[in-house]
Amino acid sequence: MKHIADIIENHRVFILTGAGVSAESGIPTFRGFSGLWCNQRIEDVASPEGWRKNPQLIWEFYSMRRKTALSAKPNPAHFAIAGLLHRMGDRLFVCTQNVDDLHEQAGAHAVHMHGELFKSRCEKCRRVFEDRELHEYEIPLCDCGGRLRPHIVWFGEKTLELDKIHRALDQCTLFIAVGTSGIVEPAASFVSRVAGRAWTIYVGPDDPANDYYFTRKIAGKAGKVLPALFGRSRLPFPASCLE
Ligand code: BV8
Ligand code: ZN
Repeated sequence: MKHIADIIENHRVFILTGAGVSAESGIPTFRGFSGLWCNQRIEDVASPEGWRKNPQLIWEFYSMRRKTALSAKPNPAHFAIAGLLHRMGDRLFVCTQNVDDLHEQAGAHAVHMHGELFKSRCEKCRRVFEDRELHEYEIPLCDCGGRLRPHIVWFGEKTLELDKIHRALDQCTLFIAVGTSGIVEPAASFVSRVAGRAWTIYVGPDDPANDYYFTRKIAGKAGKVLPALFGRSRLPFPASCLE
Protein backbone atom coordinates (compact mmCIF):
# COMPACT_ATOMS: atom_id res chain seq x y z
CA MET A 1 0.00 0.00 0.00
CA LYS A 2 1.42 3.41 -0.97
CA HIS A 3 1.82 6.00 1.75
CA ILE A 4 1.70 9.78 1.52
CA ALA A 5 5.41 9.75 2.38
CA ASP A 6 5.98 7.73 -0.83
CA ILE A 7 4.12 10.06 -3.16
CA ILE A 8 4.63 13.46 -1.53
CA GLU A 9 7.87 14.04 -3.45
CA ASN A 10 5.95 13.84 -6.75
CA HIS A 11 3.98 16.91 -5.69
CA ARG A 12 4.72 20.59 -5.42
CA VAL A 13 3.93 21.12 -1.75
CA PHE A 14 2.95 24.24 0.20
CA ILE A 15 3.05 23.94 3.99
CA LEU A 16 1.43 26.65 6.15
CA THR A 17 2.21 26.46 9.86
CA GLY A 18 0.51 28.24 12.74
CA ALA A 19 1.02 28.49 16.48
CA GLY A 20 0.05 24.81 16.93
CA VAL A 21 3.33 23.63 15.39
CA SER A 22 5.24 25.34 18.25
CA ALA A 23 2.82 24.30 21.00
CA GLU A 24 4.83 21.13 21.83
CA SER A 25 7.91 23.32 22.17
CA GLY A 26 6.21 25.15 25.02
CA ILE A 27 5.22 28.30 23.12
CA PRO A 28 1.56 29.07 23.97
CA THR A 29 -0.90 29.36 21.09
CA PHE A 30 -3.06 32.44 20.76
CA ARG A 31 -6.65 31.41 21.05
CA GLY A 32 -6.47 28.38 23.32
CA PHE A 33 -7.57 28.60 26.96
CA SER A 34 -4.08 29.30 28.19
CA GLY A 35 -3.61 31.27 25.00
CA LEU A 36 -1.36 34.26 24.80
CA TRP A 37 -4.26 36.56 24.21
CA CYS A 38 -6.72 35.02 26.64
CA ASN A 39 -6.19 37.85 29.07
CA GLN A 40 -5.59 40.70 26.71
CA ARG A 41 -7.53 42.25 23.82
CA ILE A 42 -5.63 41.35 20.65
CA GLU A 43 -6.10 44.91 19.37
CA ASP A 44 -4.38 46.25 22.50
CA VAL A 45 -1.21 44.22 22.00
CA ALA A 46 -0.94 43.44 18.29
CA SER A 47 -2.01 46.61 16.46
CA PRO A 48 -0.46 49.92 15.39
CA GLU A 49 -3.09 51.70 17.52
CA GLY A 50 -1.99 49.69 20.55
CA TRP A 51 1.62 50.63 19.78
CA ARG A 52 0.74 54.30 19.39
CA LYS A 53 -1.31 54.29 22.61
CA ASN A 54 1.08 52.36 24.83
CA PRO A 55 4.42 51.47 23.19
CA GLN A 56 5.90 50.44 26.54
CA LEU A 57 3.18 47.77 27.09
CA ILE A 58 3.64 46.42 23.58
CA TRP A 59 7.44 46.42 23.86
CA GLU A 60 7.25 44.47 27.13
CA PHE A 61 4.69 42.05 25.62
CA TYR A 62 7.11 41.20 22.82
CA SER A 63 10.11 41.07 25.18
CA MET A 64 8.17 38.48 27.21
CA ARG A 65 7.46 36.58 23.97
CA ARG A 66 11.17 36.75 23.03
CA LYS A 67 12.13 35.39 26.43
CA THR A 68 9.72 32.42 26.03
CA ALA A 69 10.93 31.76 22.50
CA LEU A 70 14.61 31.96 23.52
CA SER A 71 14.17 28.97 25.82
CA ALA A 72 12.07 26.96 23.34
CA LYS A 73 13.55 24.15 21.26
CA PRO A 74 12.24 22.73 17.97
CA ASN A 75 9.98 19.69 18.36
CA PRO A 76 9.61 16.64 16.04
CA ALA A 77 7.16 18.59 13.86
CA HIS A 78 9.80 21.21 13.02
CA PHE A 79 12.37 18.50 12.28
CA ALA A 80 9.91 16.57 10.10
CA ILE A 81 9.31 19.69 7.99
CA ALA A 82 13.05 20.42 7.81
CA GLY A 83 13.72 16.81 6.76
CA LEU A 84 11.09 17.01 4.01
CA LEU A 85 12.52 20.34 2.84
CA HIS A 86 15.96 18.75 2.68
CA ARG A 87 14.53 15.97 0.49
CA MET A 88 12.29 18.13 -1.72
CA GLY A 89 14.23 21.39 -2.10
CA ASP A 90 12.34 23.99 -4.13
CA ARG A 91 9.35 21.64 -4.64
CA LEU A 92 8.40 22.47 -1.04
CA PHE A 93 7.47 26.00 0.11
CA VAL A 94 7.21 26.54 3.87
CA CYS A 95 5.19 29.56 5.00
CA THR A 96 4.67 30.29 8.68
CA GLN A 97 2.37 32.62 10.60
CA ASN A 98 4.67 32.13 13.58
CA VAL A 99 7.21 34.69 14.68
CA ASP A 100 9.48 32.30 16.58
CA ASP A 101 12.62 30.85 14.93
CA LEU A 102 11.98 27.15 15.57
CA HIS A 103 11.70 26.25 11.88
CA GLU A 104 15.14 27.81 11.36
CA GLN A 105 16.58 26.13 14.45
CA ALA A 106 15.41 22.78 13.01
CA GLY A 107 17.18 23.57 9.73
CA ALA A 108 14.30 24.79 7.57
CA HIS A 109 13.91 28.14 5.82
CA ALA A 110 10.37 29.45 6.32
CA VAL A 111 8.72 32.59 4.95
CA HIS A 112 7.52 34.52 8.03
CA MET A 113 4.41 36.32 6.78
CA HIS A 114 3.70 37.87 10.22
CA GLY A 115 7.27 38.97 10.92
CA GLU A 116 9.92 37.65 13.31
CA LEU A 117 10.36 38.03 17.07
CA PHE A 118 14.16 38.16 16.78
CA LYS A 119 14.16 41.09 14.41
CA SER A 120 13.59 44.78 15.20
CA ARG A 121 13.05 47.62 12.80
CA CYS A 122 13.58 51.35 12.95
CA GLU A 123 10.51 53.56 12.64
CA LYS A 124 12.63 56.28 11.03
CA CYS A 125 15.12 54.67 8.59
CA ARG A 126 13.06 51.46 8.26
CA ARG A 127 16.20 49.34 8.79
CA VAL A 128 15.29 45.73 9.75
CA PHE A 129 17.94 43.82 11.65
CA GLU A 130 18.53 40.68 13.66
CA ASP A 131 17.98 41.51 17.34
CA ARG A 132 18.23 38.79 19.97
CA GLU A 133 18.62 41.26 22.84
CA LEU A 134 15.89 41.14 25.46
CA HIS A 135 15.89 44.96 26.09
CA GLU A 136 13.38 43.96 28.71
CA TYR A 137 12.08 47.41 29.47
CA GLU A 138 13.43 50.41 27.66
CA ILE A 139 12.53 50.78 23.97
CA PRO A 140 15.92 51.07 22.22
CA LEU A 141 16.85 53.66 19.60
CA CYS A 142 18.41 53.00 16.22
CA ASP A 143 21.86 54.45 15.37
CA CYS A 144 19.95 57.04 13.31
CA GLY A 145 18.09 58.14 16.45
CA GLY A 146 14.79 56.61 15.34
CA ARG A 147 12.75 54.47 17.76
CA LEU A 148 12.82 50.71 17.24
CA ARG A 149 9.67 48.57 17.03
CA PRO A 150 9.19 44.82 16.85
CA HIS A 151 9.49 43.53 13.25
CA ILE A 152 6.03 42.05 13.63
CA VAL A 153 2.96 42.41 11.37
CA TRP A 154 0.14 43.74 13.54
CA PHE A 155 -3.56 43.63 12.72
CA GLY A 156 -4.31 46.17 10.01
CA GLU A 157 -0.74 45.97 8.67
CA LYS A 158 0.18 44.32 5.37
CA THR A 159 1.55 40.80 5.72
CA LEU A 160 5.04 40.17 4.35
CA GLU A 161 6.06 38.50 1.07
CA LEU A 162 2.45 37.98 -0.04
CA ASP A 163 3.28 38.03 -3.80
CA LYS A 164 5.90 35.30 -3.32
CA ILE A 165 3.44 33.30 -1.21
CA HIS A 166 0.66 33.64 -3.79
CA ARG A 167 3.03 32.44 -6.56
CA ALA A 168 3.89 29.35 -4.50
CA LEU A 169 0.21 28.72 -3.76
CA ASP A 170 -0.66 28.93 -7.45
CA GLN A 171 2.02 26.34 -8.29
CA CYS A 172 1.28 23.85 -5.51
CA THR A 173 -0.50 20.53 -6.04
CA LEU A 174 -0.60 19.65 -2.34
CA PHE A 175 -1.40 22.18 0.43
CA ILE A 176 -0.85 21.17 4.05
CA ALA A 177 -1.89 23.44 6.95
CA VAL A 178 -0.57 22.54 10.39
CA GLY A 179 -1.75 23.89 13.75
CA THR A 180 -3.69 26.99 12.78
CA SER A 181 -7.24 27.94 13.76
CA GLY A 182 -7.88 29.30 10.25
CA ILE A 183 -9.17 32.64 11.54
CA VAL A 184 -6.54 35.23 10.63
CA GLU A 185 -6.56 36.62 7.09
CA PRO A 186 -5.04 36.47 4.56
CA ALA A 187 -3.51 33.13 5.72
CA ALA A 188 -6.96 31.67 6.41
CA SER A 189 -7.89 32.07 2.73
CA PHE A 190 -4.81 30.32 1.30
CA VAL A 191 -6.62 26.96 1.34
CA SER A 192 -9.68 28.27 -0.52
CA ARG A 193 -7.33 29.76 -3.14
CA VAL A 194 -5.99 26.28 -4.00
CA ALA A 195 -9.00 24.07 -3.15
CA GLY A 196 -10.45 22.24 -6.15
CA ARG A 197 -7.10 22.32 -7.94
CA ALA A 198 -4.76 20.94 -5.25
CA TRP A 199 -5.08 18.31 -2.52
CA THR A 200 -5.55 20.03 0.85
CA ILE A 201 -4.74 18.44 4.21
CA TYR A 202 -5.17 19.88 7.70
CA VAL A 203 -3.15 18.56 10.65
CA GLY A 204 -4.20 19.51 14.18
CA PRO A 205 -6.30 18.38 17.16
CA ASP A 206 -9.26 20.67 16.44
CA ASP A 207 -11.14 21.51 13.25
CA PRO A 208 -10.00 24.88 11.88
CA ALA A 209 -12.58 27.58 11.03
CA ASN A 210 -11.86 27.02 7.31
CA ASP A 211 -12.13 23.21 7.49
CA TYR A 212 -14.66 23.11 4.64
CA TYR A 213 -11.82 23.50 2.12
CA PHE A 214 -9.71 20.57 3.30
CA THR A 215 -9.71 17.28 1.34
CA ARG A 216 -8.50 15.50 4.48
CA LYS A 217 -8.11 16.35 8.16
CA ILE A 218 -5.66 14.39 10.29
CA ALA A 219 -6.56 14.88 13.95
CA GLY A 220 -3.55 14.89 16.21
CA LYS A 221 -0.59 16.80 17.48
CA ALA A 222 1.88 18.01 14.87
CA GLY A 223 4.84 16.54 16.77
CA LYS A 224 3.28 13.08 16.40
CA VAL A 225 1.61 13.29 12.98
CA LEU A 226 4.24 15.04 10.83
CA PRO A 227 7.13 12.61 11.44
CA ALA A 228 4.74 9.83 10.41
CA LEU A 229 3.23 11.74 7.49
CA PHE A 230 6.57 12.81 6.01
CA GLY A 231 8.74 10.03 7.39
CA ARG A 232 9.92 7.13 5.29
CA SER A 233 8.79 4.43 7.71
CA ARG A 234 5.61 2.54 6.85
CA LEU A 235 2.98 4.38 8.90
CA PRO A 236 -0.81 4.53 8.81
CA PHE A 237 -1.26 7.32 6.28
CA PRO A 238 -2.16 5.45 3.09
CA ALA A 239 -1.99 7.59 -0.04
CA SER A 240 -5.53 6.40 -0.69
CA CYS A 241 -6.66 8.93 1.92
CA LEU A 242 -6.03 11.49 -0.84
CA GLU A 243 -8.35 9.67 -3.24
C1 BV8 B 1 -4.18 42.57 6.71
C2 BV8 B 1 1.18 39.30 15.31
C3 BV8 B 1 -4.57 44.24 5.08
C4 BV8 B 1 2.41 38.67 15.69
C5 BV8 B 1 -0.63 38.39 14.12
C6 BV8 B 1 -12.76 40.71 9.17
C7 BV8 B 1 -12.80 39.61 8.33
C8 BV8 B 1 -11.66 39.11 7.74
C9 BV8 B 1 -10.43 39.71 7.98
C10 BV8 B 1 -10.40 40.78 8.82
C11 BV8 B 1 -11.54 41.29 9.40
N1 BV8 B 1 -11.18 42.34 10.16
C12 BV8 B 1 -9.84 42.52 10.07
C13 BV8 B 1 -9.36 41.58 9.26
C14 BV8 B 1 -7.99 41.40 8.84
C15 BV8 B 1 -7.16 40.85 9.99
C16 BV8 B 1 -7.75 39.58 10.53
O1 BV8 B 1 -7.60 38.52 9.95
N2 BV8 B 1 -8.41 39.68 11.70
C17 BV8 B 1 -8.99 38.46 12.28
C18 BV8 B 1 -8.84 38.51 13.80
C19 BV8 B 1 -10.43 38.34 11.81
N3 BV8 B 1 -5.88 40.55 9.39
C20 BV8 B 1 -4.94 41.51 9.35
O2 BV8 B 1 -5.07 42.60 9.84
C21 BV8 B 1 -3.67 41.14 8.59
N4 BV8 B 1 -3.34 42.22 7.69
O3 BV8 B 1 -5.22 42.02 6.47
O4 BV8 B 1 -3.71 43.65 6.05
C22 BV8 B 1 -3.80 45.35 4.49
C23 BV8 B 1 -3.53 45.33 3.12
C24 BV8 B 1 -2.83 46.37 2.56
C25 BV8 B 1 -2.35 47.41 3.35
C26 BV8 B 1 -2.59 47.42 4.74
C27 BV8 B 1 -3.33 46.38 5.32
C28 BV8 B 1 -2.50 40.96 9.54
C29 BV8 B 1 -2.65 39.64 10.25
C30 BV8 B 1 -1.42 39.39 11.13
C31 BV8 B 1 -1.75 39.81 12.51
N5 BV8 B 1 -0.65 39.47 13.39
N6 BV8 B 1 0.25 38.26 15.04
C32 BV8 B 1 2.26 38.06 17.02
O5 BV8 B 1 1.98 38.78 18.00
O6 BV8 B 1 2.43 36.86 17.03
S1 BV8 B 1 -1.78 37.18 13.91
C33 BV8 B 1 -1.60 35.98 15.09
O7 BV8 B 1 -2.60 35.01 14.73
C34 BV8 B 1 -0.29 35.23 15.07
O8 BV8 B 1 0.63 35.69 14.14
C35 BV8 B 1 -0.71 33.81 14.68
O9 BV8 B 1 0.23 33.20 13.93
C36 BV8 B 1 -1.93 34.10 13.90
C37 BV8 B 1 -2.83 32.95 13.60
O10 BV8 B 1 -3.08 32.25 14.79
P1 BV8 B 1 -2.84 30.68 14.73
O11 BV8 B 1 -1.44 30.42 14.30
O12 BV8 B 1 -3.91 30.04 13.93
O13 BV8 B 1 -2.92 30.29 16.26
P2 BV8 B 1 -4.22 29.95 17.10
O14 BV8 B 1 -3.85 30.00 18.54
O15 BV8 B 1 -5.39 30.77 16.61
O16 BV8 B 1 -4.54 28.43 16.70
C38 BV8 B 1 -3.62 27.43 17.09
C39 BV8 B 1 -4.11 26.14 16.48
O17 BV8 B 1 -3.17 25.13 16.80
C40 BV8 B 1 -5.44 25.69 17.03
O18 BV8 B 1 -6.26 25.35 15.95
C41 BV8 B 1 -5.11 24.41 17.82
O19 BV8 B 1 -6.10 23.43 17.68
C42 BV8 B 1 -3.84 23.96 17.16
N7 BV8 B 1 -2.93 23.20 18.03
C43 BV8 B 1 -2.74 23.31 19.37
N8 BV8 B 1 -1.79 22.42 19.75
C44 BV8 B 1 -1.37 21.77 18.61
C45 BV8 B 1 -2.10 22.26 17.52
N9 BV8 B 1 -1.92 21.81 16.27
C46 BV8 B 1 -1.00 20.85 16.08
N10 BV8 B 1 -0.26 20.32 17.07
C47 BV8 B 1 -0.42 20.76 18.35
N11 BV8 B 1 0.32 20.20 19.34
ZN1 ZN C 1 17.12 54.10 12.01
